[in-house]
Amino acid sequence: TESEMIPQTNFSYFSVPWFPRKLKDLDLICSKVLEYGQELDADHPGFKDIEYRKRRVLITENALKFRHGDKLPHVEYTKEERETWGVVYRKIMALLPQHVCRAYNYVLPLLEQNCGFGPDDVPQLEDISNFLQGEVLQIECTGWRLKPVSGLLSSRDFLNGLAFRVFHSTQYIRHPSQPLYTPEPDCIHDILGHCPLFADPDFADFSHEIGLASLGASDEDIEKLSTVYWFTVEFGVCREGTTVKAFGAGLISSFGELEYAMGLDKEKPKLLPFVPEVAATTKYPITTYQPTYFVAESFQDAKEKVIEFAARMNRPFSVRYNPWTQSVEVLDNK
Ligand code: TIH
Ligand code: FE2
Repeated sequence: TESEMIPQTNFSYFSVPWFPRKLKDLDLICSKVLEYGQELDADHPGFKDIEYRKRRVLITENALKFRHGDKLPHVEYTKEERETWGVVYRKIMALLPQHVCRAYNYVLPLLEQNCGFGPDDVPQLEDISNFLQGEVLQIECTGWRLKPVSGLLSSRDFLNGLAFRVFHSTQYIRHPSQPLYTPEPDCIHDILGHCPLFADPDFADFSHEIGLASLGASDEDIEKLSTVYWFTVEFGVCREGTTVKAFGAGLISSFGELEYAMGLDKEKPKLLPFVPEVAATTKYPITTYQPTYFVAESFQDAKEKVIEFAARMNRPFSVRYNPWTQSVEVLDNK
């Protein structure tokens, strides 16, 4: 693996995995994908569908060409794709008030009014990113931005993006034969599941902290951080008064799993309080519904817990994000 030497004042040099220092450095990671969005496993619902596969190749090619500063690629979605989006959108809208967290319910109408969210078409990444950047109607937002991705990134690269308030998003859509659940991220998952909460200041900061903790972290700590990410940003639930609501994108984009997680199916999941150390070492399946969910008290509380968790990590330096230059400074005093 790539590593670089970081000069140290006290004890000469130590070896640290390479990590991006500024926004533009993220261009160096976007072309390194583990699993290419164009290749499908034999058990993928779209495996035998030639047209579906051609479509994914076309969409991912544009993502590969993207460089920082470019306009995000525009995708003209087909009637069939828009219908798949619509099926999930309508179903989720019906479940929102009762089963999804307050912050999401607050943000969604703003996205409907300002960046093309609605049941009829898939919103464009460019419009969502501009909204998060605070460039739409001068509505103040969180400064997050989107970057198109051509397939699955390594955990390290994906988490490193979060340190610069960048979320890597797919643009191709799940196969129309299975709208209620897909084993891999697609644009319904990324746009409907992830994007709205990046407009919430506390959630935005929480995600940013996970990203900062990942810069130059050991492989072991990356594994732990991505598991914490999994049990919060992907599959987190949170307490609201006497009830539990979903905020994880994997729940919001999959009405099948959302209903199960909220205890509406015969089979019930286990709920545990969110403690980063516990979540970080819990095993989880990636192609079926989760047996266990962790309940956060609030985004703020989860953020403080993650900051403490990161401070106990085995990293011989700390980092500070500079919002003016959108770069990170490396501090050698722990
Ligand atoms: N299962 C989610 C869905 O159907 O929308 C997608 C994924 C979440 C996490 C990994 S894949
Ligand atoms: Fe996700």
